[in-house]
Amino acid sequence: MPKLGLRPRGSLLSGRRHHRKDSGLTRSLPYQQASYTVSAPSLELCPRDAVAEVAFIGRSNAGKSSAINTLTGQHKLARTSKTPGRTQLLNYFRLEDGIYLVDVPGFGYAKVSADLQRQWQQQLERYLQKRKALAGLVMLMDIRHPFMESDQTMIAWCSQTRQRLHILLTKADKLSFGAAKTALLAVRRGVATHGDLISVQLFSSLKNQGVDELRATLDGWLTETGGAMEPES
Ligand SMILES: Nc1nc2c(ncn2[C@@H]2O[C@H](COP(=O)(O)OP(=O)(O)OP(=O)(O)O)[C@@H](O)[C@H]2O)c(=O)[nH]1
Ligand SMILES: [Mg+2]
Repeated sequence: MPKLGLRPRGSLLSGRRHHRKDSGLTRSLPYQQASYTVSAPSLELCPRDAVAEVAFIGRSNAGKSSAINTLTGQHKLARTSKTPGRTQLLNYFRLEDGIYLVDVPGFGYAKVSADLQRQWQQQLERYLQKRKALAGLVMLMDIRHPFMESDQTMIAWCSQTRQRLHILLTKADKLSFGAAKTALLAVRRGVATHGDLISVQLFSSLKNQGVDELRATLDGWLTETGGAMEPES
């Protein structure tokens, strides 16, 4: 599987994400009203009015599109697929003015040609490194296969650039309650050295598990500034 070549950049370390102040005041966003806005092939074509957005990332087939559908209660909003990794676009869903969820197609899927994969990774890296509106990342890992190489690359990059990361252990319905809990604790231990920067929860789109917890995290990230931020451009 190809590696994401993410490298921390000096400019990121002094970027806006470090100056965000958590006022402690958050509000609930209208997830059910999410609507598809645009599919951007590159950073330049992402919405310019974005004030805050959260990107859903993770390996192909981890359940990103399903999670967005579950979160919004709209089962056909983001496409889900049994033949993963085909669409290489940043898919934007608007929650309200300037606030978006972004479905980022999975990295590291072998059926896309090596050239296409390289091109897409470059676009993805540029987006992650330069997108000012990015308020945090939600990374999905299949609970049965956590910490694959590309997941570890993302965790290291988030740690180095101080980008917030919320991990969903997806397909929790595939394990018994006890086994899922054990897996959750193990993954939490695995990221404990990153402190508050990385959080972890169980999630199942099939069983609607973990939706309230996810909404609470996103409400915090996407509304904490009280509208004080400037749009992307
Ligand atoms: N059992 C179970 N299956 C799930 C769950 N979430 C997603 N799936 C299934 O996993 C497959 C992939 O889901 P997607 O949501 O399309 O995955 P994705 O991460 O968006 O994949 P890409 O778009 O290729 O990156 C589909 O067949 C889903 O039905 C879940 O919570 N439980
Ligand atoms: Mg998808």
